[in-house]
Amino acid sequence: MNKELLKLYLVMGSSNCGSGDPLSVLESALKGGITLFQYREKGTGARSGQEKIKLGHEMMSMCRTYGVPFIVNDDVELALILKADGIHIGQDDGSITETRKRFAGKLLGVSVHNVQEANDAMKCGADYLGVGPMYFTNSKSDLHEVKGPEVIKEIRAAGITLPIVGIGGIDKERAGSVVESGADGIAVISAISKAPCSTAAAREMLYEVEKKLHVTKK
Ligand code: 3NM
Repeated sequence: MNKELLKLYLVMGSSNCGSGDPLSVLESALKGGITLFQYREKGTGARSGQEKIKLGHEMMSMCRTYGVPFIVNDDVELALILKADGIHIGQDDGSITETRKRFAGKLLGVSVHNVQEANDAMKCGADYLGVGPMYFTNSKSDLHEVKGPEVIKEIRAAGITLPIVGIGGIDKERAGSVVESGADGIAVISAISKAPCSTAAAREMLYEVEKKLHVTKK
């Protein structure tokens, strides 16, 4: 995959937008320059069934308008129904190899927490790795131990060159340290979805990422 797509990856569902309308938050973030979007409809009040599909359709067509690929979190059936651009799975979401087969030609992202999982995901055909949590966050309930950007350094030191995005508790101030550790970009929920202005938040974070990518000459 083109690793440029990972520079600023917004992960979001309706429960991450507070009282805001998820489509408006998404459009605001797209205007600010997010490079990839993941529909992650989880948590209290999350939509299901037809409502989840409907919001997915609306979000996907908005992403298309801005030329940003649309990825679905975990839900293989939803990704197939929507004809999404890809799927992102965790360690407990079934076989990576099987998912790779079902999404041939589409993007496949896998959440990993250490070198071993990164190696396995690479061998099974992942296009990119989501490494987390970089920092503590309230946005995910079953959070793993926080190891910080150091774990990305370990994955790079092990010779894994797959595109990597860091995730978990990342904001404008922390973006640089994640990229410096060897990531190609950052994935965020709250730093954009809960910002007073998602356009400004996205623009500022993209600036921080690009500044570091330029320095590290990736
Ligand atoms: N995955 P925020 S942390 C969806 O560690 C997700 O794999 C994580 O939200 C992981 O940017 C996380 O608000 C939540 O901290 C990220």
